[in-house]
Amino acid sequence: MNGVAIALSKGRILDETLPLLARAGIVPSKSPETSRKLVLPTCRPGVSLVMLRAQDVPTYVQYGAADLGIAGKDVLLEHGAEGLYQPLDLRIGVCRLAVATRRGVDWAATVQRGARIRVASKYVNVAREHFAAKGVHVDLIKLYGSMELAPILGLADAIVDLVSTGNTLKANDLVAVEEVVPITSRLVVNPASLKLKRALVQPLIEALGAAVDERAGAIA
Ligand code: PRT
Ligand code: MG
Repeated sequence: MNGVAIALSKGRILDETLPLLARAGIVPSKSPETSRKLVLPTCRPGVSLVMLRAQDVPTYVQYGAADLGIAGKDVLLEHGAEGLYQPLDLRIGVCRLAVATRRGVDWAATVQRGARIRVASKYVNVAREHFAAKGVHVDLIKLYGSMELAPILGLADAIVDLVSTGNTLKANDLVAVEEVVPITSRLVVNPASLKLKRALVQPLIEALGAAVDERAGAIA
């Protein structure tokens, strides 16, 4: 593409991303929430938005199919995000990755017993690293959604999942027993795009940085 493309995902981060983009002077011609178009021009000449699955954002930016992207740190950690420049913490999509078990389970004792523990997660790479760093042996089970069900149905002893209010865990009689890592959404940039399209990309990074600060000021 001649201009620059910013990769976004349609899920929950979008609600916070669109106002941030608007503050940075980037307004799509049609609403990405309702439009079926996957490439949306914006009011900013040469800048378009592309709508992807959250997990695909780092891949598109890595290959330069999109020049910039917005993704949760959870997605970036799980993906690896190799070679991606990450200039900005956008301070949206705030949550944390945590280990959770059924309420009443003595997690510390389970870990100490040294028996193989089964952990279900969409974030198997992050979970593997987390437990390896603690020297805890776990068998990982990859899931694609509704992780909360795994301990309830006995598929796993614990899950690694995102928690924000904690309401979902509570509703399913689960409790967070370990924090893995705090999460926010990040701006990712293809390094070649930054070099070759600097005139378009650099002002975008600066405008977004200013928008993040402005938003923080407005909230404080
Ligand atoms: O729908 P799809 O499979 O494509 O992916 P997705 O739904 O994971 O992605 P999307 O686009 O909806 O956005 C998810 C991104 O939002 C994550 O990658 C995080 O960076 C960010 N985010 C922030 C969250 C949450 N907070 C969050 N609470 N993503 C998911 N949740 C879920 C969590 O998995 C759990 O089921 O909300 C539930 C817990 O919420 P509380 O408030 O009850 O604790
Ligand atoms: Mg979703």
